[in-house]
Amino acid sequence: MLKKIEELERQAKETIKAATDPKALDDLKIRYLGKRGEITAILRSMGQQPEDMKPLIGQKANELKDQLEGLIEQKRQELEELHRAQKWEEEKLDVTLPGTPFLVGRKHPITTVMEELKDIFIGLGFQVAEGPEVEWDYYSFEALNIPVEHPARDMQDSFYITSKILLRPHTSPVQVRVMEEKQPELPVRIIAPGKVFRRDDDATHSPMFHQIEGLAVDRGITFAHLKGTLQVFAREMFGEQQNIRLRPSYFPFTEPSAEVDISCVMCEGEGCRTCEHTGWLEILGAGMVHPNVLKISGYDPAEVTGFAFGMGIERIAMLKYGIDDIRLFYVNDHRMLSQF
Ligand code: 2NL
Repeated sequence: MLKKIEELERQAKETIKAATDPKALDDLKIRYLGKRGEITAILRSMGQQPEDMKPLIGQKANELKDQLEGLIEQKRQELEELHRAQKWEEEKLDVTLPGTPFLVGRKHPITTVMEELKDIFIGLGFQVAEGPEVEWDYYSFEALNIPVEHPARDMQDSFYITSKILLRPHTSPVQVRVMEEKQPELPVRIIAPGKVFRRDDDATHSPMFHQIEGLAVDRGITFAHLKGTLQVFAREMFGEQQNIRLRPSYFPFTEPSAEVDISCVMCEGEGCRTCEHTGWLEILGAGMVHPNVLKISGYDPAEVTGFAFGMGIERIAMLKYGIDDIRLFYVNDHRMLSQF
């Protein structure tokens, strides 16, 4: 029996030493020290041992039991330590390595121009108004005196959600909503900046672009107020030397209406490709608010008048920065955007 204990000891120590994971140690513990374990079996068999050998066998078996328990626990700690060290090695972070530089964002040129425009008109006493980008046809067309057969109302020209709801094709609906809400209060002096949507797509037209419109309604507003406002705007935006030129035009929502030009920013009026050799650049449309538009929003056109204007932000930004393709604003190319 003592031989058997010695043999067990040799074998057990060897397998404990060879164990590579905690599960193997659990199995070993069961195999030698568990209820049906080999050492447990020896301790249970003491009754059958020769009387004179009992003390020695008992002592040896108990010693071995304590020894193996200790060795298994020791091995378990060693394995845990090894595991921790391996994990540490895998996840090791070298804080002295150079970092990955990240690009700092900047304002989009459209945002910059939009903010400049807002600042100019806020300085002239206008307040900023906002409204939905998905709009009723009523606010987009009817309230603006745009007749049913007008091409802008066509599915071909606007993005319709339903037969009565569409993506706003201009920011005028915002101004109609403000008039409707404020009437009969005076004065109305607002600008409406924001995104607008039209079914157009080429080098100078994008299906989504930005507009800013202005509206002033009060007793005694004249065309002179419109011209003076636009003159100040042109000088603040494009320089003190700027003059504006008004040409007769037509919009359903203004009467009379005008196209407004500034002298060409590229050639200063000399004539070049940008201004098609005219020396002038068209930058906005404007006019006196049509009496029907005032009436439908609750103002009495016999008592009050108003002026309105509208311009495309992309066009202003293209002229200001010398960009010849509107699509460059939307490709999100850092090489292009970081120049402004
Ligand atoms: C253009 C021309 C224009 C307006 C917009 C307007 C708004 C109301 C009443 C009357 Cl609520 N008019 N807006 C007037 C004239 C021209 O825009 O070429 N925009 C890009």
